[in-house]
Amino acid sequence: MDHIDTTTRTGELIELENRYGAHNYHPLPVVLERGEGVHVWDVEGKKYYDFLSAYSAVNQGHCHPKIVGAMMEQAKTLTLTSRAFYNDALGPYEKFASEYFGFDKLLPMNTGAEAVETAIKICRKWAYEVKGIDENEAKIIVCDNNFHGRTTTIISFSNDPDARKNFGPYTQGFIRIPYNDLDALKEALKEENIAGFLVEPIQGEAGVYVPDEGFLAGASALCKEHGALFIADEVQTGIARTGKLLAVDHENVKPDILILGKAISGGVYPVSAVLANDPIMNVIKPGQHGSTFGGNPVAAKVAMAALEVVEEESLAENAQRLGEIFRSKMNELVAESDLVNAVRGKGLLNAILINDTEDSDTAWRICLALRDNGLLAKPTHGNIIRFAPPLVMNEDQLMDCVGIITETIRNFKK
Ligand code: IF1
Repeated sequence: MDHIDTTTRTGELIELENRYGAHNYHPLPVVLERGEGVHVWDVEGKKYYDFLSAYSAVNQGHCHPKIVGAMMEQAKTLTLTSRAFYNDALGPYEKFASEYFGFDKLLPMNTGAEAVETAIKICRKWAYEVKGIDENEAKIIVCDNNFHGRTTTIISFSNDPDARKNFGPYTQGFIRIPYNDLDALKEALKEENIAGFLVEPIQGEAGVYVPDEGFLAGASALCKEHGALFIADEVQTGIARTGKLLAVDHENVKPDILILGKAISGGVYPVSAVLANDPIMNVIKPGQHGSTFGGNPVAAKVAMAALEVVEEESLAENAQRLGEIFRSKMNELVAESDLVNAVRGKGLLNAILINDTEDSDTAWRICLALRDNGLLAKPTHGNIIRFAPPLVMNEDQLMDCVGIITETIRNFKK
């Protein structure tokens, strides 16, 4: 555990979390109290660039006035009806979002993991009731090093020991194949009872693994050929993060089931969603799935405002343009520094690979130095640092951040 100076406000607050909070995270030692746009401030009044965006939930920037305004307006009017009754916000939101992403219907949930679980349930039910697979025999193909959330079913198909160990017994019905491997997918699809293929268009937690050009289109075509559903988990890559509205848009792929979360609300409120066309979504009948808060009026208004901001402020185009500048600047750093081996990513979802082993603390110590220099980021592994600023960043701010990263790496002593 890091040394904590409890005479400071920072130390006091960290100590509170250590004493009274479950230790399910090891945050970077900085305590934030305010956010606005691309900046956050800590309790000592220090200002930082946020280069993580709450794992791509704050794409629209911290406390976007339009989104916060929509939340406050609705919160003063009607926060929650449950789905026992209709309300005047859900239908308009479902129409808006279904048309926004080009699907017949939307099933509203709250967290990304709930949306992934919902997609798994829909896929299985479709397999039994439409495709005709024998009950309890459906299998869903997933990828090595996947990250789809933390529920027991989702970690059942994880190969990350930290996510999985001692949480058994595990949910069955999943086949794992290597990521970015169409031959492996083709083989797996030949197996009996395949219901679908669940995949991240870019693997975020695994270290921002961008698959080969053509992987998503090839996977979608193979699924179609074998009558399996192509399920895209765009919780982290969606909502303009990778330079298009959805990461699958880079290859003009339309998933059979689309999973959204995080920035669908701009980080203002927990909102997630599953979208599909009627032949798939209509397998769900009343009483077969739901959630107390799923699709509540505040979530509905917040999500509509957050999606409008993406369009009004051309966030996808900005992410595309600034991402190219960022990666070219990071490649200059790769060329000059033996501490940085590579940069990879798409749009403003990027990562640098540090020249050390996965179990080293080098990336952590670099993130501590970045913090001291006014930029917040966090390693995904001992040797990979993810860089994902809010998509509202302008070029001057990006170049400022490039300067901070470059100076920090240049002056870093391993
Ligand atoms: C943590 C990771 C990122 C996700 C994808 C579903 C979910 C996530 C592709 C579940 C959530 C979050 C979870 C958070 C940290 C963060 C994360 F490091 F865990 F893996 F972003 F890469 N699909 N990712 O990335 O959504 O239930 O969290 O709303 O658990 O530490 P959620």
